[in-house]
Amino acid sequence: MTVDRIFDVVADAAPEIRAGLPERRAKAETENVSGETQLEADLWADDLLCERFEDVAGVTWYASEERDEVERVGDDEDGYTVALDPLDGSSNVKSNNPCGTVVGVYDEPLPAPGDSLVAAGFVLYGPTTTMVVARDGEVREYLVEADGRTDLGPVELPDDPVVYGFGGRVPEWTDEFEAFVRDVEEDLKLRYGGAMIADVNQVLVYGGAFGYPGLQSRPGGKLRVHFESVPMAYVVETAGGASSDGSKSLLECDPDSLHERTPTFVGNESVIEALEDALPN
Ligand code: AHM
Ligand code: MG
Repeated sequence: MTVDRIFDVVADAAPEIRAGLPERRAKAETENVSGETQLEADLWADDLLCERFEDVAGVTWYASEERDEVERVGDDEDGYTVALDPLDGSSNVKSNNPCGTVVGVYDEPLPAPGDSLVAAGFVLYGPTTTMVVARDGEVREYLVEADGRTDLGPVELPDDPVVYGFGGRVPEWTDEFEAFVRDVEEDLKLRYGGAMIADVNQVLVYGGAFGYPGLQSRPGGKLRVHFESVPMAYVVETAGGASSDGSKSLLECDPDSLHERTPTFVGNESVIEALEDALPN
């Protein structure tokens, strides 16, 4: 099965990516890093993963947050597109906070609507390396080690929301979004780490919501539809939660371009419904 193979390829690459991070952190510290050194870590992970997807039967296209264009990697005419954010949250490498790899498997060439996603997941480089995979109506978590992966069981969003984390500078939020957050913080606890994968994973574990809203200077927000928003929405919805771009599920989006951005919210249905009620539609 091609989808199994895709996640095997990512799981096989993950220990290698993890092993390459300390040296990139050291570089960041000694060189008193600018954006460029972070970029180097992103490009390195992207090259490593792209190479691994050359000649995977059933995969035709490799797309990544780091590449302007989609890359043809296989001969099949109608194979899957693998869309990756190779090192999401890479600015966390310098401060030794978690980061990860996001994976989306689309059955159409990109750009493509959210409902063309057939499976999605992510690797989290935290205290341990784990991979979460959503497919066939189920989400499972795996422990990823150099000699293979161990199934840690199903992942289901808890019924009650506990934590929240929303990105962007508060003065850049819209008045409506800020009013919504003031309500949320009455009941939930702030936990924001600056790496979407880790911030979403804690929502999967404790319940709650993660989001990166449209900002006054940037109405589309920061996160990219194909590489970040739709795959994470698919994981959270499959785990029993909800997603939104502010007015509808992210899985209903229909982007026009490869690197399009969108306001992104995932979490318990009650919080996402309250968000959609609060924002102008
Ligand atoms: P990246 O793909 O360049 O790492 O950017 C995406 C990351 C997300 O992981 C995270 O949610 C967001 O940027 C954090 O942004 P900010 O630093 O504005 O809080
Ligand atoms: Mg990213």
